[in-house]
Amino acid sequence: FAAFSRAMSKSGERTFLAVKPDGVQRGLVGDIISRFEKRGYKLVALKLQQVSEDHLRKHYADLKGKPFFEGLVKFMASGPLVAMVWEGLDVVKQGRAMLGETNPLASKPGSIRGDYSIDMGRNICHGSDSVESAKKEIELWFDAKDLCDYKKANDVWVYE
Ligand code: IDP
Ligand code: MG
Repeated sequence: FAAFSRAMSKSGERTFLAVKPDGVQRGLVGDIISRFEKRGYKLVALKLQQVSEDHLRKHYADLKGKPFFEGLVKFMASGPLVAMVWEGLDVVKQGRAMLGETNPLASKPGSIRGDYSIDMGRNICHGSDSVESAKKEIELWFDAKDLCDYKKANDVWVYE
């Protein structure tokens, strides 16, 4: 039990990740989920959903005014995406590393974008860029009641 509590206290950080409509169309949902599962992170919430442009304008509020903003919002609203919350030690930063760079051409092989994408506007996935934006994004995308608070039996094998 002591080992369990130790594992829990280390691993409480959460991030918001999404498989964008291009990732859904290209059949990459399972692979992306699998990478986070295999790494040892815990899935806390998950939904397939087509969302409004209005919702996406809120999600991407920081990018308002960028030349690609309208196209990005329209693309993200064009089909279903998979919205998720993942939990674990350093998951915000590690999640970004697993995604790769914003520009797929600058993304290393082995990262999701580096393995599966080429163009900036079709880079497959989203991940929160800081603990603070993760908190905002999780609140925007999910009701508190939809975040599952549970223990994973294998946490003692993932965390020392
Ligand atoms: P991020 O997704 O890596 O956090 P952001 O700068 O937050 O990158 O931009 C959000 C999304 O907008 C990117 O994932 C990408 O799809 C798109 N985007 C960013 N910069 C450009 C650009 O210069 N041209 C086209 N699309 C862009
Ligand atoms: Mg971003």
